[in-house]
Amino acid sequence: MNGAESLVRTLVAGDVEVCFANPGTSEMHFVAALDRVDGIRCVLCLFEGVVTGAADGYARMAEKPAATLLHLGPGLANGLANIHNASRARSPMINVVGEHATYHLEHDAPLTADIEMLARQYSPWMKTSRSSRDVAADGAEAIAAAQTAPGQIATLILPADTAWSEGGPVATVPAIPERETVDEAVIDAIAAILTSGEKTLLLLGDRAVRARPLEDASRIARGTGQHVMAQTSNARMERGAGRVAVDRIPYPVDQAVEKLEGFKHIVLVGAKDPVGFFGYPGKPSRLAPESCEIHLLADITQDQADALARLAGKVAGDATPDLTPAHRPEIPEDGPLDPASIALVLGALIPENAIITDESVTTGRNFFPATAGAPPHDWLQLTGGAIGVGIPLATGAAIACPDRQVIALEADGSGMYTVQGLWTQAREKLNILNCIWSNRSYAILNGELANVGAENPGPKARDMLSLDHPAIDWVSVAEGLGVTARRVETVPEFAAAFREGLAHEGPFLIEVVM
Ligand SMILES: Cc1ncc(C[n+]2csc(CCOP(=O)(O)OP(=O)(O)O)c2C)c(N)n1
Repeated sequence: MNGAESLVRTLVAGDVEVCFANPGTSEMHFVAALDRVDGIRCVLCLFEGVVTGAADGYARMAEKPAATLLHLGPGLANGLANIHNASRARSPMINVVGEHATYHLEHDAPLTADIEMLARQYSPWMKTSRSSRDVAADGAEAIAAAQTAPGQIATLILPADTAWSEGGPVATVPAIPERETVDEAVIDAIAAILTSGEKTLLLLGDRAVRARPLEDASRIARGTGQHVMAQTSNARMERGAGRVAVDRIPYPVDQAVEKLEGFKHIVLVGAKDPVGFFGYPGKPSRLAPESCEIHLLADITQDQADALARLAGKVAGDATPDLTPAHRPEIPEDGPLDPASIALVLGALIPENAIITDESVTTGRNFFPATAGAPPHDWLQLTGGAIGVGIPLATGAAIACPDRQVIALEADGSGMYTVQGLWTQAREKLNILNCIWSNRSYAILNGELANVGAENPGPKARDMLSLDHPAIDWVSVAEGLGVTARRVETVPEFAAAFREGLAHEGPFLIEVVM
């Protein structure tokens, strides 16, 4: 058994079931070992941003890591933007990065790069295997590190000779530390704030936006007359009929500041002291009022659900959670496709137990109200602001949950970053309905021009934000990558195509011309 095979066997023993891969010469022994070892599904992706975004989507839904297989420094570099997003989503991920054979490195061959330097930014755990005998043990450590709270990126760099030389025994995964629980004194202190009569916000993120903790947060708010909100971007929110609907802090700074006005206290549960995505001239970076005190109930490494349950036990009394009644909006019979009418179609047609990946950017700002009463579903957002995660995220989520319908809500500009993911969807026959918001522009940046004070943009500036010459033919792109596709221009056409996409076996794409 060579080092590569000892690693693959260790991954399987450590319950790693999927590897998203874009291999090269230095990873050939890992690839070859896949045929000698059962128990790992290897998924080929045609760009490393798809590999890492898919691993993120997989982890968010499977609640355990996938492995990735990346080709030296450049392969890792191509995957970094979605590693950034995964790191902000606290997704566990094991990156296996091939490296030149140890004795070859000194010759500075073309693909040579400082892989550790590239990986370090996002990888709290990182190691270059020094010997083929160590590879299995290093892999086992990586599996544990990835799953250590809050969920981490672990990067194992594998020199080619450690893969092909004699390996050590299959290694068992070290114990993964339990999430820390919050001290009773902290719960008591927060209970006192909530019952002080001063206007207080429970601000939720991370694990606190799952169904159970949302119920406890809602009971706390009702029992104390206080307020609950979620942070702007969340890795995975459980929502829909019979669950608690929670408002998010809006993306635009002015709206966010207005929403937080009047709060004397903000209590963080898996969330951070809220800040704007960017600094803008004359606008604050922090969104809460200056006089507002920020308190921590539970951070992302701690057991947020347990903290909310215990807090509810102290202050919620017999308050019941504010559960959203089942409600489907009417689909308009005609009219243009715009963010509001699209939201109604989604609210009317999202099926039970769907997984929604949302990289809608401007089109999706207000999708929540119309979809709140749809049957229960998960909603996955862009967590790190690096666009190009949506199509891969949907791909990984569908591999994690083969029995669930995945719906990718995708802005056209963002979709083009990792459009190759459609090919993987087709190859793996994944039930993903991709909806592309074809507004043929980087619409958000039009607003940002004004926000940063770049007044009166000229034709060159406007040209940087327009995608309409040539217009991207998404139907051809999708069909070229093996995905059945339709173009729609009216609300009834969109609703009909959406129904068709849900009934379709395998991936489907709708270009929604706006
Ligand atoms: C990796 C990365 N590159 C560039 C950007 C800058 N950026 C933010 S939004 C955006 C365009 C978004 O356009 P689109 O996805 O079509 O959504 P729309 O604004 O039209 O709703 C760009 C280029 C980014 N956020 N991330």
